[in-house]
Amino acid sequence: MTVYAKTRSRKVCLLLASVAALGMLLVGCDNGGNGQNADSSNPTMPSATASQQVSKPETGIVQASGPSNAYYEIFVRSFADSDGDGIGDLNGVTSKLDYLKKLGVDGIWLMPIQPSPSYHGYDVTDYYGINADYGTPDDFKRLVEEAHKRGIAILMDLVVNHTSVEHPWFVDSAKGKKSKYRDWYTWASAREGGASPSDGATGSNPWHSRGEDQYLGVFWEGMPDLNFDNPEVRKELSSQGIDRDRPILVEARRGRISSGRG
Ligand SMILES: [Ca+2]
Repeated sequence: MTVYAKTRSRKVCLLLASVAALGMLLVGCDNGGNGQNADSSNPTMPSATASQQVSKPETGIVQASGPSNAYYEIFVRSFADSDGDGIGDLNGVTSKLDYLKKLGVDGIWLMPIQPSPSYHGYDVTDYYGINADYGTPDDFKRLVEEAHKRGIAILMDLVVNHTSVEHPWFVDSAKGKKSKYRDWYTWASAREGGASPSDGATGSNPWHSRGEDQYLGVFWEGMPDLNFDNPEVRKELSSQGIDRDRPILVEARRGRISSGRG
């Protein structure tokens, strides 16, 4: 029973965290959109017409600038290959910005671009890095700069619900109960009957064995869920983008919250 209760608590926390993260991204959408802004307090930006205005939810996080902004989701690996190695990359995306502008795109949504052992990248091993298949941090910075020159916003698919099983946090966590990162994930002793049979994302067992213990990975054994009941986890993930020692996400966040078209 304890395990089930904790799982439900985690789901609520993860849902709230997801809503908060989406809200943060959408703030960036607003500023990077088509230049129309519902905030009449900014004299440099045109006010939206009555039909364009979108009421703010009580949280005040989401501020849509209009009903027709178009965002183009890009799986970088398959979109455009700039160097002929057969793998799409960030420079390839940059080379297509004029094409995207002609399509009338207001923003592009990049599927995960951080280092990951999988082809899809939804199991991240370093939130502050760039997948070497896709290019370098400088390539990413150039993409953001060139997109902004064209009035195109950049969104990053930042996967914070879980990490890769190869992420250093999880590798350390799995060493035992004395690990600094032990409580960054959810562990259940097999003796406590931690395995609940069908609570996974696909109706499968979300608990996976590691030694004598089990860890929670709702999607897959390769994606151990982060424990958002732990304040340290929330602090680490919510502080991304403002850590001056980690320029990648600083640039990404600047891209989302800068004044839209530049
Ligand atoms: Ca390539």
